[in-house]
Amino acid sequence: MPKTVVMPRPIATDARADLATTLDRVASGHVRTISRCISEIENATARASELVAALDPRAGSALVIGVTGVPGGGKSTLVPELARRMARDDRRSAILAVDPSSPLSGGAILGDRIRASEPAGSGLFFRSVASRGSLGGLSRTLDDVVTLLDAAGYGAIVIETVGTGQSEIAVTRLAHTTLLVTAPGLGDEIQAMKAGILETADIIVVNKADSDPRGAVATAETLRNALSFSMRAHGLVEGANPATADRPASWHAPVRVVSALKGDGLEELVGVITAHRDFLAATQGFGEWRRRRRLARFREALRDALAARASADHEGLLRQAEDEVVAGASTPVGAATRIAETLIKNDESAPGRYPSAVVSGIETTDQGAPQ
Ligand SMILES: Nc1nc2c(ncn2[C@@H]2O[C@H](COP(=O)(O)OP(=O)(O)O)[C@@H](O)[C@H]2O)c(=O)[nH]1
Ligand SMILES: [Mg+2]
Repeated sequence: MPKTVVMPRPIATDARADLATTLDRVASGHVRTISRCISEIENATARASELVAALDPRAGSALVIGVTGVPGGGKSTLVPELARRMARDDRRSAILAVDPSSPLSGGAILGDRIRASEPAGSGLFFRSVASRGSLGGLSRTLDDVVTLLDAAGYGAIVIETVGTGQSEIAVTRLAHTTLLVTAPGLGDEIQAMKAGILETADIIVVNKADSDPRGAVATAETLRNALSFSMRAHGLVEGANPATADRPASWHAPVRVVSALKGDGLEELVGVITAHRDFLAATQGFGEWRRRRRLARFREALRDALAARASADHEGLLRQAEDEVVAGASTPVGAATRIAETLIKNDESAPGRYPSAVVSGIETTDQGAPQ
């Protein structure tokens, strides 16, 4: 019998067929495929970028809700309750928790809570997303995961932060509607006011009304007063204010008292989220959000691409610039700018070569810069 030589199939065709299958599965809401794609996005594989690029045109109809607030307020308890109420027959809800297993998050792990409480087949998708260090890493990952889930047909995507600055910023940027969750006795409302966090929230939730009803009402009153000073002076109300002859339409964060545990006030809270969505729709807020998000993603991707190119092709130049920056011979920003310029010039003229004149240019131009 002749020996059969097994020729490897052309990788490109294979990969494309595989990509097409994956895309179909994602579009049809195949949960395991979606989960696997999220892992690829987290690990920033080359295929992940292709996937997200291919899914991008199919995304754009999900409502993204960010849930922020200090640990202990009840975010993890509230999020599945909200997600469940936001789901419609044909539009399931997805929950993303930012790195809930990290020591930063503390407290209970959201995933365990849902797995324990969610009946099989309820259609709620849950996934935690690892932040892997930098803020850039987290916002990139979240952005792509939201595109994936959106394209997969989830109508509402609820993201819980871990209550740290980094994840709050990343999530607030991504979310159409940001909820700030607090509870009586946490004492964080004053801090939230000082840090300007209140202003970034579209809806304020005072949770745990069941265990301390009077405290919850008092906390809500404190927050309302802090928020509504100028609002009342101008005769505006909580929620949506239509445009008038001398004022554009505006939204003022409503404060709602709820019990995530008992379910009190949650239908009303969903009503406020829906009202905010309608406000965004009526004021071109979705278009503006989409524009900002796409531009931010583009700028990040550009930075990534340049940085990847620099470290892959221009290692020596980078090292030298780093040494100069550390030694104080170049300013960090000055050296980075010149490296970028060098890369571009170099690509245009003689790819792969780095004229030493350019490098010594970095050395000399920044002499005397503040150290
Ligand atoms: N009494 C009461 N306890 C709550 C409520 N919501 C959450 N909790 C409890 O508060 C603690 C922190 O809740 P968790 O959802 O983990 O808060 P997170 O850190 O913001 O995610 C847990 O022990 C919850 O059971 C509520 O509405 N009422
Ligand atoms: Mg939590």
